[in-house]
Amino acid sequence: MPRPDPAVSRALTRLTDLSLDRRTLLRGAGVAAALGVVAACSPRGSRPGPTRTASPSSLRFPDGFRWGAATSAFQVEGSTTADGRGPSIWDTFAAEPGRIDDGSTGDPAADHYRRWEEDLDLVASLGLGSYRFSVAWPRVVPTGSGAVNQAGLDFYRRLVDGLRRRGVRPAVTLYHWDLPQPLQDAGGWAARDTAERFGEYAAVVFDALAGEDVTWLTVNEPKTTAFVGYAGTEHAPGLGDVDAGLAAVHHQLLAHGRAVQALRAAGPVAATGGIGIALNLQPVYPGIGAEETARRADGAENRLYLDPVLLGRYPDDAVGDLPGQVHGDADRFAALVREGDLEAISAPADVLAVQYYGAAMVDRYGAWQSAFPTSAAGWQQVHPEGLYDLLTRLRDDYPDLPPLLITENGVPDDPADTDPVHDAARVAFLRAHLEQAGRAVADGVDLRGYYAWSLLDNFEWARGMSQRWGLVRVEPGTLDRTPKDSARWYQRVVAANGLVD
Ligand code: GCO
Repeated sequence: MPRPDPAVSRALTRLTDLSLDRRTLLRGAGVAAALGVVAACSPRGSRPGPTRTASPSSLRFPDGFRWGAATSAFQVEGSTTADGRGPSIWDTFAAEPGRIDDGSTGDPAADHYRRWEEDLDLVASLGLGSYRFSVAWPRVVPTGSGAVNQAGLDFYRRLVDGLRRRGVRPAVTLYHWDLPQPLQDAGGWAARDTAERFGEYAAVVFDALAGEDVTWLTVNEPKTTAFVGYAGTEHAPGLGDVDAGLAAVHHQLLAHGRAVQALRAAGPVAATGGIGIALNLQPVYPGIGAEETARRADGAENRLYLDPVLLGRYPDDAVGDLPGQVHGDADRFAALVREGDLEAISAPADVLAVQYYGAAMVDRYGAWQSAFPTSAAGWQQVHPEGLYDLLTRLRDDYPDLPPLLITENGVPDDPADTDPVHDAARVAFLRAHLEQAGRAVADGVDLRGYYAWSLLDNFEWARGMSQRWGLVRVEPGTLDRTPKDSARWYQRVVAANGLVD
């Protein structure tokens, strides 16, 4: 059942997985109109709501705009016991009966650990300037702390070198949810110590892979880990404890800060490509009479992460008993913060990585509204204009905002596309979002790049291999790769540095 708390929408919606059929979705779209989507919530008050603009027939992005696609280690690699890799919380979780819809595990996933050359050829054939992947902590430091596994590091070395040979810039995520199991046994992200261990692991990776062309992303979506994995039960480790979730927020942000410190200590070359955190953000629109609730839900969804990273303080309206807030213990959360933590968390980063999947709307009681069309992922309410609202809001609300990258944006295969290789719905989704990104750039947002999620069909967490987000199809059984129509379309976008047809 959904938490009555509307905040932390992905947690909520991923917990409930609305499983709406297409008719329901259309009704959902009607609800948005009926409720009147009037304003995106911002701590500085209302701003004009989403405006629909005519699609530009052609749209160019600035020279040097970085086009990419993204994956993460656990979702694509497979080979979970190869070459000294230790177990992660996702190995443990996926092995528990009933956790993953189709019973799949991290093996073989997309078998990328063995097919990486073929996959990098795909990246190059699409003309991408950058490829975002993550390093599996349990490959590099199998028990989470202490001994380093050279064979694990060597795999990522080969990946980075392979990208360089193909003229593709690596964007390397240090943590994309595959926490070494021994660290979870010691409390995981609910324990402060994990942030310190992360700083040490980050230093090992910087030392092995650093180069001028690498952009570093520290922690991927701390909100999802905290509220789907710790407060919720749908992701590993599946604790169902909201205060553990809040502790996981602070400790993941601290881990980000420790990684930034480690990179600065690693010297100027390592830091040339920049570093930042990857946050999943979404505008929270108020339903009728729900402005205050939506403001608090915005605190829980967005400012709980943005404010500490960009302003060096936590918002005071995100946690508590009121509608829209995370219903955890605010005093206990505040007590986690030690002297120096916020300085570390807010140390200047070079980039802010934004992951955008959709928007949210709450009613005055904090109930989550079905306000926009929902994709085959029940939690995803598709609202391209929300991307414009989000990007311009970041520009307006955070004076020291670093350059932005969109490091994830995508949609699962739509059942209406009966042949998944002919994925017209994904093309429409990507086009609509790029139009809004282009609009934001035209309005002065310093957006430097865009990565589609995902390069490949892969292990979609609790959905297993049953929900497919790739530009490239991975055939069940054979694991053969076939570029979908969206890959061909995206290839043309990249070549044109914009939308042309
Ligand atoms: C996330 C993760 C990805 C997902 C993607 C689709 O955003 O949840 O970063 O690993 O696969 O978002 O759900």
